[in-house]
Amino acid sequence: FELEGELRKALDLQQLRLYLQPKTNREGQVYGTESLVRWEHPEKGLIPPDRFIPLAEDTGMILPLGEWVLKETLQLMTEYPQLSFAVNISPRQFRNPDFVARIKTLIQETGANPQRLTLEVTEGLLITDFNQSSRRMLELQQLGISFSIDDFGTGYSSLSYLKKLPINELKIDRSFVKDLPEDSSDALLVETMMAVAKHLQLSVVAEGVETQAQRDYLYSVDCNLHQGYFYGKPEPARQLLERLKP
Ligand code: G
Ligand code: G
Ligand code: MN
Ligand code: NA
Repeated sequence: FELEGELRKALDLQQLRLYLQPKTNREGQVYGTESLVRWEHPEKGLIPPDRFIPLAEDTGMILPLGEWVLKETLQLMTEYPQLSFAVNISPRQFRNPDFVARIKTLIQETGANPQRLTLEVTEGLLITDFNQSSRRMLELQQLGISFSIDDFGTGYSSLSYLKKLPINELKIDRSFVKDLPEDSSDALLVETMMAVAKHLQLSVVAEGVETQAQRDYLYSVDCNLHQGYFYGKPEPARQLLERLKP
């Protein structure tokens, strides 16, 4: 696969771009962002992450790539102290024995406040290697870092792990939001996830909110934290942050 060799060089050639998507609260304020990486390829243009993250995961390139995303994000955190920042962590990155030490070093080097950092992980990661994952999450939580379950509802949801692991937030996958409010079975699923979250005292972010009708339905079931094109697409980090400056 030709992109593989090029991806190795992309980091050195400074072709990765940090994009951010806003997360909005019930007051309509942007309270945080999610970091989403893009690759600005000299010939192919802007390559979306689903075209190279799986490749990076397979080849181990996700380690330097993920480190780059974390470092860029932590540097921005010190400049925008009113916002929380979420970063996607892929399984191979999270399982790397150096992961906790690397995060500690990055926090020290940048001076970022870990209380405003959320790591987004997927359900699959938590199921395989439950013991190691939970130990690692506890260590990171002690630094002040929060955990969010990304794409919630699409994995092998065993509800018991939600209770056992130090998780702070669920992100309802956009597949459940897409056909709201008309699809009554999706509506029921969303209400069920809200009930689970309430019981376990987790906050909930709805992903992929694109319409006012979706927003209003989500408000009606007390799901008040939203991310999606209705509020804003991912855009170059500085561009979004400059607009949000108080
Ligand atoms: O950014 P998009 O909007 O196209 O993201 C597509 C997928 O790529 C999502 O599943 C997202 O979680 C993943 N992704 C985007 N940026 C990163 C990143 O920095 N690290 C990891 N591991 N995944 C990412
Ligand atoms: O898997 P993860 O949730 O980390 O990635 C978020 C993905 O969802 C990115 O590809 C991002 O561009 C995309 N996304 C964010 N908001 C919307 C939306 O409102 N509609 C659609 N279709 N995709 C979205
Ligand atoms: Mn995510
Ligand atoms: Na998601």
